[in-house]
Amino acid sequence: MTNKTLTRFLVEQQREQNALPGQLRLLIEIVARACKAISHSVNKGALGGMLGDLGSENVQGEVQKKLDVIANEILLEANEWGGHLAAMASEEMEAIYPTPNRFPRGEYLLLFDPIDGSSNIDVDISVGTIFSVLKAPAGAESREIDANDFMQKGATQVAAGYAIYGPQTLLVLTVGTGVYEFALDRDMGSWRMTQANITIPKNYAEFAINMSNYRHWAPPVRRYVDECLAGKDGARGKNFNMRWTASMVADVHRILKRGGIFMYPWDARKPDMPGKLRLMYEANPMAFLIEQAGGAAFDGRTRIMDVDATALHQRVGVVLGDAEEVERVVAYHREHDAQTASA
Ligand code: AHM
Ligand code: MG
Repeated sequence: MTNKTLTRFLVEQQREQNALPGQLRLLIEIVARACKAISHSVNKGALGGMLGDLGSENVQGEVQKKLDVIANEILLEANEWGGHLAAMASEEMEAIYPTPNRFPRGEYLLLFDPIDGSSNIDVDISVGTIFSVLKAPAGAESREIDANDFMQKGATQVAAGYAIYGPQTLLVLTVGTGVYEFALDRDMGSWRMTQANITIPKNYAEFAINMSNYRHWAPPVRRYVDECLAGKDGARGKNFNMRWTASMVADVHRILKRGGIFMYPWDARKPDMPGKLRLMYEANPMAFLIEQAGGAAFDGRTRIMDVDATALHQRVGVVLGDAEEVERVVAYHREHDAQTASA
């Protein structure tokens, strides 16, 4: 544990690594401040009237929790005035939110899932906020920003991270120079670095997938999980452990700290949908972090950060974590495709 604050880390990144333009530094500080406010609301829970459904649905037809909307508002209000953003997009809003004309417009685009894992809010299991930062395309400053400006591959992200509201509130961040973790020091009101240059520990035999969907999975996913379940007696020759929190932030955080693989693959419940998770607000930022920590992130066949972005609320299959395990799942897809093509 170091004593370095987030502010000092960001100044050093700006000064020494040349990795951080001033506007991006401000953006990250403001997102971190917003996450502090969200953490406060999450902690209030029932005492602050924070729990429960709002009685409305979001753009994807999912029930909105009160906290989904509160956290969305906190992020919008915190970020609209700083002059660092051209626009924002959120899992909870149908359309993009351009910086209002009364404020200066900046170079960046901010995308977020205000509360990820929101089905867990009411049962006091960790939830989080996920964010991704893109640069607005060249020339966009002289015209209206629109949703097409967000249609960039994940590989163009300039920063990504999440806050996790668990036993501690943590902020995990990358600006493309490794992955850093900060803990919210409530006494000081500041973020303190708790781990630098996180790399995914190797050879931890743990997988995370919603097993109740087993019968709907594609054969390569079943093959991988069957082999994990067979343990020492099967093809892998070792025992595996399984965890599923239904909060992607919590599952990804565990993988960053302890290793293993996370999957939310395509399944036959909604065959026309590539997956459940959202490319822009969930898969891309997590893929950036996981790759920066030495892992890999694929949709089963394609590197997530190379998937073409075609819609704001696009879904994608997700297989991420330990690079060797992910490569195995990708190889099973490749073998399956080859067999199907030659049949
Ligand atoms: P949300 O953003 O609406 O909370 O949905 C995303 C969450 C992920 O955090 C998690 O991995 C997944 O949905 C859990 O889905 P399921 O309930 O199908 O297991
Ligand atoms: Mg989510």
